[in-house]
Amino acid sequence: MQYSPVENQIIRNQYGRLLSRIVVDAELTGVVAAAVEELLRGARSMLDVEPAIMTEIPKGSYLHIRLIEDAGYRRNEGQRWKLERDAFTLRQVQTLEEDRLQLIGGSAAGVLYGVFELLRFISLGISPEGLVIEECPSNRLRMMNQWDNADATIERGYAGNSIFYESGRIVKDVSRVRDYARLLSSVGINGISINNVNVHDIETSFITDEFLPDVARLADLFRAYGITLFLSINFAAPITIGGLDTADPLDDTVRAWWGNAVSRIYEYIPDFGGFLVKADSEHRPGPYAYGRDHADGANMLAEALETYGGIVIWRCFVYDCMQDWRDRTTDRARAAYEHFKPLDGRFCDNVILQIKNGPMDFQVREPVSPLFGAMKDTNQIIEYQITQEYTGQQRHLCYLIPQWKRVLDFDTQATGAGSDVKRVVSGSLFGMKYSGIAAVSNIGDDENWTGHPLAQANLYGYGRLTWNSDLTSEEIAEEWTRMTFGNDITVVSTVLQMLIQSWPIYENYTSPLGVGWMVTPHYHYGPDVDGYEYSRWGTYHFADRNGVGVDRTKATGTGYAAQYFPPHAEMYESLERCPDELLLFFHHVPYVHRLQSGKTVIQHIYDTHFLGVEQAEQLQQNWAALSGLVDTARYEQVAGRLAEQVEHAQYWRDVINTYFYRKSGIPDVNGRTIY
Ligand code: BDP
Repeated sequence: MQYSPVENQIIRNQYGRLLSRIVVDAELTGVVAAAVEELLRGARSMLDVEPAIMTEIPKGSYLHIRLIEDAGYRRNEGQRWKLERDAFTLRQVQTLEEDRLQLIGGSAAGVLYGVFELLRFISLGISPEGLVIEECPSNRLRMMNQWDNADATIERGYAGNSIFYESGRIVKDVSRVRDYARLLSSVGINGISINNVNVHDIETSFITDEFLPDVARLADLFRAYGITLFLSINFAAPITIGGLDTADPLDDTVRAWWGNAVSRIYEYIPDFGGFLVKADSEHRPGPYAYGRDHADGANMLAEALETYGGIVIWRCFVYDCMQDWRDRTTDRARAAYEHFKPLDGRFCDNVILQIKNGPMDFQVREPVSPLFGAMKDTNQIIEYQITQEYTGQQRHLCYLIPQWKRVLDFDTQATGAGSDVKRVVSGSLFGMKYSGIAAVSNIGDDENWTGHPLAQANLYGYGRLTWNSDLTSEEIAEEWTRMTFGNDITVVSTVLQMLIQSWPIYENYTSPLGVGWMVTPHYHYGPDVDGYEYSRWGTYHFADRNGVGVDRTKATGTGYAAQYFPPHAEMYESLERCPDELLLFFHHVPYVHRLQSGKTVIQHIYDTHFLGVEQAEQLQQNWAALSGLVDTARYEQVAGRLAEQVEHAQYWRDVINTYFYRKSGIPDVNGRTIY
């Protein structure tokens, strides 16, 4: 959204002509007004034109913006397709009398998304000649989850403090929040929950008269960009702030209390989205305390919200965080499925389950959560983590879109071939009423938003992928790079390559073969192989002198592998067929076990860790070659982060290799130094 001046004269003239006059066939208020304002900003900055806004159709060149709620057009042969809420079309119409670019939105938000697409095309230098674009988002709910606390800290935030809060209150100066709303809507995000899922005392009061006027200010601001506001709530709020002695979801006084709380919220925010809930998880209160289940808890809130069109987004990140590592009968990986699968069909229509992409917790490599596809009668959305908690905390470069795409493209086989996760979460596989994608944000009040300037690609890419799940990681990376650093071919190809390689590089020098963890407890930055090994979090690798890995097979292990549909269940169960990259997630093997790659496990560990460091050094060199081609400030920032990454990758390499050398006693076949 820098809207840098367009250098290509032809493109500049073409768009300059078309945008010098803009006819708006819609009321210039709310989202349409925000869209037009954004268009003017972009046109002035990129094309150096001052568009005239008109209501009458002129002669010659112009841009025609229309809002047609029941617009329809042919999508495929013989098939009529109505413009959905957020959809838009963008096409050039040329006749002898006129040269018109026509943008039709199926709603005001559709107009806004169309405007952003147009601005993207201008800055990417895509010609308007013969343009025919028909865009409809893959997912209906495209959510951002802030893990921001009222004291301005951010749980797992790596880019400064919160832009939403200061000293226990919502900020007065909302200019940064407005820019954030612009950023989010530019990539199609349409929902935001503005406080941490771990709701502390202050945020518990967000749903009271004390805070609601301020919350409403933020809702107004986001509304102008087509973004609906949600709040994370504390399940024990009836006790904490309501003075009741129970939060039992089946208790009438509790239900009445929530009913009142909800009606008060809607007085302030008539289009309030609803609640995001972390319950019975990591010491958060929930229905289990009263002998009730998650359906009881979620449905109670859903009934309170239903009259107003609100929804409950209930998280499935539920497991026993007090388990004993010696107890091999429990397995944290199994937990979400075991808690929620039996409840399929019991949730109200306005409840959505939010499921983390993997069964554990945003590790660099995990299998796909087996819950996707397993609940045919329950609305569900996937949860990703943009903030790089376990993937280098925005000090290391780790472009996560390829990881997320692998999950979306995973064929669950729930109804046979073609049951991809992206069809589960788009709602098309089972015909869900609500569905979509959510992710934990990676921004803070750092000037560059994300700490590491290249980490912005994850925020951008998340939105784009959520809008269109079929875009490739490369397409997204290239768009972002061009709009961020300009169209210089060396810069574009270098940054693109760095982004695309970064996730495998990070994986190479951190925990191997899908086993995960091995990080400093609590902070989750830096290696500590046994940091979580003997604690109660269910996060083990079981390394001893003979071997490493978690046996999650049905035959001899925890049985997790059996939660998948065939043929995945059999594939993961099989030592021979389990993919190498997940081997230690599913199997405990001797160090000399041979991978499908032909290498032994121990040699794979050594090789990838040496390689990962070399690759990190290569990233640094690639960037160094861009000196003078990228502005100094950003050049220096990225160079600083990459230097830290190299140093830190060496540390990871040495800790991991030394650990496994000492455990196994097996030397590196290539004779490299291991301490
Ligand atoms: C883990 C984080 C923790 C979150 C939790 C969650 O370490 O801070 O509260 O997930 O998702 O990744 O609720």
